[in-house]
Amino acid sequence: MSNFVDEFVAGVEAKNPAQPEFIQAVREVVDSLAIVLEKHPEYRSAKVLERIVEPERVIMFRVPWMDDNGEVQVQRGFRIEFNSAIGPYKGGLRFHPSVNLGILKFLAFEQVFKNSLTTLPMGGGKGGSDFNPKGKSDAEVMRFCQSFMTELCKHIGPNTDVPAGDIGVGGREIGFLFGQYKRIRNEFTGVLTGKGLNWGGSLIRPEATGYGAVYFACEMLAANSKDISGMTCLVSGSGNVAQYTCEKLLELGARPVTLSDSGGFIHDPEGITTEKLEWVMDLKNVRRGRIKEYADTFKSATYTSIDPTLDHNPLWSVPADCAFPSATQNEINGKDAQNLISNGCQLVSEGANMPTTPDGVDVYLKNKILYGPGKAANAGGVSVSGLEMSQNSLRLSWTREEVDERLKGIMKAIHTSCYDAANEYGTPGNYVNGANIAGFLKVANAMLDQGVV
Ligand code: NDP
Ligand code: 2IT
Repeated sequence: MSNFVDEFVAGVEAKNPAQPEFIQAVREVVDSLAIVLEKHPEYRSAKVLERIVEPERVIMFRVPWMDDNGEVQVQRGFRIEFNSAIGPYKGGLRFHPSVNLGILKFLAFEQVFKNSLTTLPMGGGKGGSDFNPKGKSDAEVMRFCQSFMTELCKHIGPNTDVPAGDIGVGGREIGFLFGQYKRIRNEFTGVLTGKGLNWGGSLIRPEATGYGAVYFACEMLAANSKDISGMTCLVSGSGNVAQYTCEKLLELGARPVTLSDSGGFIHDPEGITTEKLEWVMDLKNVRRGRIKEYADTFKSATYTSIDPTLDHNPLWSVPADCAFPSATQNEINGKDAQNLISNGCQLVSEGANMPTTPDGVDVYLKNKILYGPGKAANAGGVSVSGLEMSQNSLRLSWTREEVDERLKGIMKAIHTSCYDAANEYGTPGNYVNGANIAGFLKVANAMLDQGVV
């Protein structure tokens, strides 16, 4: 079977050259599925795997806009509509200079399995642009978003494809994008999620990914008769996911001690308290400053800048019980994973998408720590997006408590299906296999039902 995996992945690689992140994501899933395909030849004869790695549609477009100096800028825009077997395409938009076709294909591919796990009827998609919102004025961001949506609006709709936020796309960007969609299409619909509360948004959507990653960690601990309260936690990133991960950790009596951005990380051994977190939210969401300022303001903290010559990131050597990587892909390599474990870490719950390299994942699995992969642990965000779509269709809004209860229930259900699938296929405790297998089966069965499409 490992021969089959190698040959299959080599074929995907030949067809998709220079897309290392996409190949990485495909290899991990196919590795987990080898045992399923052996048991179920019907998936092989219907070429489900060959079809599931091929996006249904890739849209790539020019996004011209004018900066504040009157100069014309040109960005590239994308939307990857990967799989719609179980519902309309659903997934975020990323605005970051590193964005390219391969990165968005890895994210859209992961989204297919993640959305399947949520229990809600959502297919998988992802999009974005190499636009860098850092240092841009609100007016520049608005002009870019309007130009981006002028093309994107031809391809999306509340029953077709429903984008949301991701890195570099938060409430401000969703507002500009929604305004332009409404203006061009002349319809007020739930075409985007993460909307403002008084124009169709859902309570708890901003909090959902971070809260969900902590709920998933609590489920893994509970399955081992443990509790998160009192645990010291490492968090990376300092954006949407990192902030609400910290908020939920504090609420549950745990102690977050780190945050980072692309410049470096802060370590506050006294703990990032509620007051300090409020300061971070103002720094990042209002003033749009750098995390370094934390250590200038709070004397209990130290700041370490990123050293590109190092083969590891010292953030992951800080002694702690749990880690919540919440910045970006491949931020933890094999050495970092070893450092985490050598310094006492017993749980990793991934808020980010694919933050651990394959070497790092091997280290977690060999050491049998509790490891919740991103497509399970960070599914809370898209789950509440799904709940936002439901509320939009019903034309009503649920309370904060109601949405939070549903989110908790969904994270519990995701944990159970991953746990059970890992057991059923002979790898108990392996949430990587559990998530890939449980996510795959629902989509694969829908594809079988729907014929060769
Ligand atoms: P934000 O843009 O709000 O924050 C991103 C954070 O990560 C910032 O602190 C940013 O630092 C840091 N970061 C981004 N790129 C890099 C990089 N290349 N190297 C180091 N640091 C980096 O994004 P989110 O919090 O929304 O997203 C974080 C992660 O969570 C992503 O992997 C995303 O795909 C994933 N995710 C997000 C969901 C959501 O609902 N928003 C749902 C599920 C997963 P800087 O400001 O310096 O760039
Ligand atoms: O990676 C993700 O799941 C997201 N960025 C959220 C997607 C969504 O549609 O809410």
